[in-house]
This record gives sequence, structure tokens and C-alpha cells, in this order.
Amino acid sequence: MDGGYLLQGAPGTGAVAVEAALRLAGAAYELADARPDDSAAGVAPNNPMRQVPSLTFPDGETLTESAAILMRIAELHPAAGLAPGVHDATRGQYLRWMSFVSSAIYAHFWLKDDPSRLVADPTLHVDVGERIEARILDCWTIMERQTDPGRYILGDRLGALDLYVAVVSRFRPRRQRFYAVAPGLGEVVRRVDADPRLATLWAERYPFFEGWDRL
Ligand SMILES: N[C@@H](CCC(=O)N[C@@H](CS)C(=O)NCC(=O)O)C(=O)O
Repeated sequence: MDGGYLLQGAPGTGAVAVEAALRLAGAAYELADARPDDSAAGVAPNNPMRQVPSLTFPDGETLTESAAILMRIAELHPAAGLAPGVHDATRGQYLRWMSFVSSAIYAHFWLKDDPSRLVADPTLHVDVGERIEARILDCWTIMERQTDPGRYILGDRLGALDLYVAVVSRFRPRRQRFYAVAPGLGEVVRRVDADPRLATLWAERYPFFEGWDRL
């Protein structure tokens, strides 16, 4: 790893938000892509939840949980301005919404991606999926109403929260439906999508293919 970071991730997952933060921080990292549910591929040793992302830091510590990883990167690279400082007026809201995206929204995908984990009857799986998507849209609606973005969610500087929302809002029910319930946050994530510093990352790890925002 040569003193850099080692990211266990996969394209089109929350790991892409972590990659975005590392790139904006100017931090060198290596990728070890893995299928999230595949212990043989090496996910389980880093994350017993068999999920990505996990990030091994230059000091050898490995963290799981995307929100914690993003916040830790932000605090280790203060010059990148990815998070408000401890005494900044927006610090509380930063902590609040990072936790919210993780716990109220991202956590749903454990069931959304495989409803049989909690619901045995396969005839109910479509309904479960639709109800989860409705709940996710309710959560984005709440975040939209309780935030007042400038160029970015907490003000004029692109930070970890913007990266997190830009990536997680691409998961189902996809961006078109996100834009419909969260137009203000929608403007922010479009700005993040268009940031030239991230163009290569999106192209390589989460491309904007035809219909990406609804399929
Ligand atoms: N709480 C975790 C959730 C991570 C997560 O759900 N990752 C997905 C990929 S986007 C995954 O690995 N899913 C496989 C699974 O849950 O079995 C985090 O925030 O890092």
C-alpha cells in the first residue's frame, strides 16, 4: 500500500463517495474491488457485515461505515475543507445529516437489495421494495425541508456531505425521483456531478450512461 490508503469497494456503491473524498483531499489510494456479499473475495475480513466500503488508513487502521470513513478522511485532511470545523456554526448539522444519510437512507439497501433477508414470501418482495423506496423518498423530502443549501448543502464549499448525498441519491429510486422531492438538494448534487475535479472518477466508477438517472 506504500503508506497510502487501501479502499475496498465496488463501482456504483457508497465506496465511490469515499473515493471522491480521497481525490478531493489529494490522498493517494489503492483500490481492492470486491463483491460485497462474497467472503471469499475478501470482504468479510475487513467488514464482518460483508459490505463495502471499508478503508484501511495509512496507519493501518481499517474502518467500515461510509459516514465514519468520510468524516475521518475529512478530519485527517483539514486543508481540503471537506467538513466544518468543530466550532463552525454548521458543524452540528453536518454531523446530523451525515448520520441521517447513513442510518435513515443508506441502511435500507440491505433489505431493498434482497427482501428475502426479512420477508420469506417472494410474492411480497415487489411490495417491500416499493415501500422501501417510498420511505427513502420521504427521508429525502425531510432533508430537503430541513436544509437551506447555498452552492452546497452547508454553504459555499463542497464537502463530505455533498459527496455522500450525490452518491447515495443515485441509488434507487434513482435521481429523477430524488429531484422531484428534493429540488434544492438536486441543484447541489448536479453541481457535484459536474465538478471537473471528479469527472474522471465518475466516468471510471459511476458513469452517467444513457438513462442513468432513472434506470
Ligand atoms: N452501513 C454501511 C452500508 C454499506 C452498504 O450497504 N453497502 C452495500 C453496497 S452500496 C453493500 O455492500 N451491500 C451488500 C450487502 O449489504 O450485503 C455503510 O454505510 O458503509
